[in-house]
Amino acid sequence: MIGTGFGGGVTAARLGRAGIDTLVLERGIRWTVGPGTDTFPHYTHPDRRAAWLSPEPVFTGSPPTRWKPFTGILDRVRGQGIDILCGAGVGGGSLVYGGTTIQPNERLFTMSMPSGLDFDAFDREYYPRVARVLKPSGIPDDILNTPQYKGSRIWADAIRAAGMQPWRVPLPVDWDYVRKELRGELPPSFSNGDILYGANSPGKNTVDKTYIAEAENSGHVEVAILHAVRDIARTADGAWRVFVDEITTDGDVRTRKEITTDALFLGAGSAGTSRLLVKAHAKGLIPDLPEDVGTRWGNNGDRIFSWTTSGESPGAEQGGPASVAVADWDNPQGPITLINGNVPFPVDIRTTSLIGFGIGTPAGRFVYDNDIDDAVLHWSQGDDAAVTAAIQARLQNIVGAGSVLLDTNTLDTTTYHPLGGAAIGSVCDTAGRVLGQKGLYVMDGALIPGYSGACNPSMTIAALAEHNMDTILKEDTI
Ligand code: FAE
Repeated sequence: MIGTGFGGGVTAARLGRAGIDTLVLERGIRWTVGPGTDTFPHYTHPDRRAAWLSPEPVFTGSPPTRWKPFTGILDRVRGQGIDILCGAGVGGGSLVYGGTTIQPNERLFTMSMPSGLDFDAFDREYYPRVARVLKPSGIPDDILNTPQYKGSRIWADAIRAAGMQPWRVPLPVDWDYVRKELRGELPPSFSNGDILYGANSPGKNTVDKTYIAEAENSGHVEVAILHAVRDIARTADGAWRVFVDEITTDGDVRTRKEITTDALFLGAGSAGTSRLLVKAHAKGLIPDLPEDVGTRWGNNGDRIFSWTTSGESPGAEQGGPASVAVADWDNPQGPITLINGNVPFPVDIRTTSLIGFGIGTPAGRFVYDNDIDDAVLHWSQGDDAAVTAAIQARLQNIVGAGSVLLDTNTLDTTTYHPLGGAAIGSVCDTAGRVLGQKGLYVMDGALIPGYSGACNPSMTIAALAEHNMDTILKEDTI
């Protein structure tokens, strides 16, 4: 299989538990965190660990600097109209994600998820399974009331003043580690919001520490790091061939390998999986792939605003992860989730960030470009205009007329939440099997057509992989 993020992690754990010998190919490295380790780079002074094979930082707002490219933590997949930011390494996006672990309600699930998926089964079985592994919980009072979390409190107060209910979002965090930071027993990581390139706190339940650890402990799963898959193909006798470069941490190719397998699970994320499938389609490497590969892509309605307050300042260092939200889901003008995002600033500029998600139309698509032998995402701001306008209006209503909101995505259009490209219904069936391609499976965010119910997508991706594996392990011979 390919990839070790949410979809890949769950799949690897399930294959291991079923006693199926599995080789997992992961392009990135392992990022091992312990008390006091400096595993991940820092937001205010990033180094070459911060970016995937790029000579400069890839995050919006990073201080400009140059370095020798490294197989770093954050990849920027450049597209036409929008770029995707995604994690690279064992654990995938869980290494860099804020950890917001929320499930949509039935109405939102039905509005955006493919038909044929039974919400009741997800609600009863698959979402709770994910919660048992990642153990999300809301920020406790004693932490929220510390000076470091003033930004979250200001946001919660603004929500209440607007007549709405603040909601402590479930986060896969062991809060005792945050308490240790606040007591000075561990260096700051969560408590100063320095987690955008990964949390140096051991208190985050990432996929490498949970699902991948379970998979490896089964004795049936081997993870090969620094293995970047270039192409996938079907052989004449119906097996799957994977063309993979074993690379150094500088990105140089050490060895070119070809691996053949009867069953191939794709968990390279929406960008990775879609690009492999669109390349295979365009180059004729997999005959008869569904014509819709690469389509029905969306950004989950992502919009990030900077908020400069007219009243109290959130301060320079702002405790994270994003802990307070408002679930404006019953609004007749459409469901929106709004969350605070904590940013570590070198000085206090009275500013923090606010993030919104809604449901739009998945009109983006990956198109093969022969010159670079890759598939490139095409997307237009217009695809998302209504969701963006709704997010901005509702944020302004909460923060008040005196506050300044700036839509950072107009300066640099990116998304953290790529979804689609191998959607259920047009490319895959409801268990993630690629239509007409026995033994080829998609297990990641590529399955979801653009939007995961106005909620951050990781929990839904993991739940979907659990759901798929129940069916595949029961019905298919692997
Ligand atoms: P993903 O986790 O991206 O895993 C794909 C894996 O495949 C990675 O390990 C890649 O290195 C690997 N890979 C890719 N291409 C290849 C290849 N060619 N060969 C070998 N390996 C390959 O996919 N979501 C939330 O729900 N809550 C949040 O708070 C949140 N915060 C975020 C913050 C940031 C800064 C970012 C970037 C994302 C955030 N997300 C959040 C999104 C979340 O990380 C994302 O939806 C999931 O990680 C997607 O899971 P997948 O399994 O689809």
